[in-house]
Amino acid sequence: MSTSPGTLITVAPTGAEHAKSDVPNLPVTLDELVATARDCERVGAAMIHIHIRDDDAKPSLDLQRLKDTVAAVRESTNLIVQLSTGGAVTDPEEHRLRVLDAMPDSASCSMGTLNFGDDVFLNRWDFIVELHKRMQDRGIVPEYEIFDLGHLTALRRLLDQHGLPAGGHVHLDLVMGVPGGMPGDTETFAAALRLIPEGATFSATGVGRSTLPILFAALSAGGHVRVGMEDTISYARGERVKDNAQLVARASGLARIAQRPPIKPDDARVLLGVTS
Ligand code: KMH
Ligand code: ZN
Repeated sequence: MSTSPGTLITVAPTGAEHAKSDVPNLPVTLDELVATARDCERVGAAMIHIHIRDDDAKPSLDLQRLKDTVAAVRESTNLIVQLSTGGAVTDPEEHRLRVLDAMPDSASCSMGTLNFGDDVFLNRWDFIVELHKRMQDRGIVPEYEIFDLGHLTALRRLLDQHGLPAGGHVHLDLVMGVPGGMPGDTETFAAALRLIPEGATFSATGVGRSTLPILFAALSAGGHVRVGMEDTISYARGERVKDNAQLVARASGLARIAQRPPIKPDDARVLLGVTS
């Protein structure tokens, strides 16, 4: 594992799980997403992890919408644009692979199957390999999503068998606290650190009430952080998140206190090997 003097803050503003009717301030339209991206860049985000919605605010992997989204976020911000290939638990593999045709700078690559609340988030080995290879061919930099400790051993196997990703650098995200995945506590975080491949950088995000413990743990361990309404809609006990920028601003402040200030998108490009 490799640690860094500054902190890469990724914002995951929307996700596929929250309904707009339950969370009215969730950014779901392109205009809302672009405004969110701008606000979050202003307060310290360097990368955005994007899930899009359709006209009914339902999760979508429509290719033209994805292309339009990549173009619009690039036009309005300097953020690294990462598209989710995880989508929603109901998305078929061919739709998830097709996300790469939108040619983002980066894309997520989930490293294994898990129970996901009441559902199953299916990530077969052959599918993971196909995502990895297509990203290699297209020069799209992956962020490997790690929901459980075994996903780190799968990542080592992937790199051993199929080589380094586009950009030549390995970056992963520990997504902790999903019901069915690894718990978002410091003991599990420490166990995960031991399994991170040599030279890789990592970010971490704690879902729900594990948000703050994992934010502090990642900053203290020299890691990077992901925050956003995909992962939590609660700012404090009994207090809903106002908007994504509020979460990014809090992470930026804590990163400064930790003397690991947020890095700019261009420095994040160098860190991750993003050349697009
Ligand atoms: N929505 C989850 C089922 C990713 O973006 O790559 C999967 C997910 C992971 O959010
Ligand atoms: Zn996601």
